[in-house]
Amino acid sequence: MNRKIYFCGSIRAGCQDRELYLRMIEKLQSYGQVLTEHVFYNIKDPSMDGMIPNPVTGKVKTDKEIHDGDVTWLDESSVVVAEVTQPSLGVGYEIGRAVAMNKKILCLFRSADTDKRLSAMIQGAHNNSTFIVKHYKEEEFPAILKEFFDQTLEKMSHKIYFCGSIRAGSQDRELYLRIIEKLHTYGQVLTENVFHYEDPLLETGKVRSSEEIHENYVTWLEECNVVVAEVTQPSLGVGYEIGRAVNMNKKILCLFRSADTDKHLSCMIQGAHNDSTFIVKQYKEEEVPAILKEFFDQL
Ligand code: 6IA
Repeated sequence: MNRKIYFCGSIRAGCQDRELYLRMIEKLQSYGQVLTEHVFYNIKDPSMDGMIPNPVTGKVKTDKEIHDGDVTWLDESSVVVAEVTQPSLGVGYEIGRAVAMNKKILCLFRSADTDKRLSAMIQGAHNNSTFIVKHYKEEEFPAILKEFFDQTLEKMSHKIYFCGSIRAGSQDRELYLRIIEKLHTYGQVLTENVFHYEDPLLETGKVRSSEEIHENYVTWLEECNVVVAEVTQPSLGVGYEIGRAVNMNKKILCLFRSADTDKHLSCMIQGAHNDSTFIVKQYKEEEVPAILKEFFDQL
């Protein structure tokens, strides 16, 4: 399972719920990889935070390194689960950042175990879809998780065919990988492996014939329900895939970085825009999360 989950719980604000967090993390592992798990395994009381050396490098992380590393994980994750009974600045900050990154969020509050009231900024963000707040008892946690992930799965179960230039020039490969990472929020990216290889001809260690590659990719095109194409670097292959996808009635999103190129987008692509099944967006990279959210919300 390649779903990445970001679990948040109080640390410097008080680690008294650590054992509970560990039990929750264990349950969460059936739904994906919990990126922050080692933090809660290793830290036993708040005074240890920022004092524990990395076992490999022997170095203690600075607060800036902890912050920047966590924000990277947050960005990589598709789901955030936060235990919010013990109020924590760090957890509040993570939830705020996660909302801005369009993550799917589950906040869990043990109202029966505390005389505290949950912050209105968390309780009031509940919208019954992307931001869920649950008042719970620990024994209810497995059922809450199941319901949450069943709904999330439904929304995130798209089969996505991502296209980007390879033989016509792979200078945008790193950008493609960042877009693919964002696409994981919405489903499985069938074509992603080819973009992980600097030399795509060496995918899986063996050189495949053009015929094999063509057959394999057309099968994926048939299987997918959504095609996302980065079309800034003109590519015959990408044009071919988009053309085939139109005939297969797929939903198509084409992304063109007009500000980064002096090229003009082919009128065969620009002219196919119809505001529903074929969307062409002129974009800057920082707009990708919002564009994807709008596109997938309308499917
Ligand atoms: O304000 P708080 O300290 O309560 O914030 C807690 C939140 O900040 C948690 O959800 C964590 O994701 C994050 N956080 C706080 N301290 C650390 C940390 N310390 N490492 C990673 N995330 C942290 C070093 C731990 C050590 C075992 C290497």
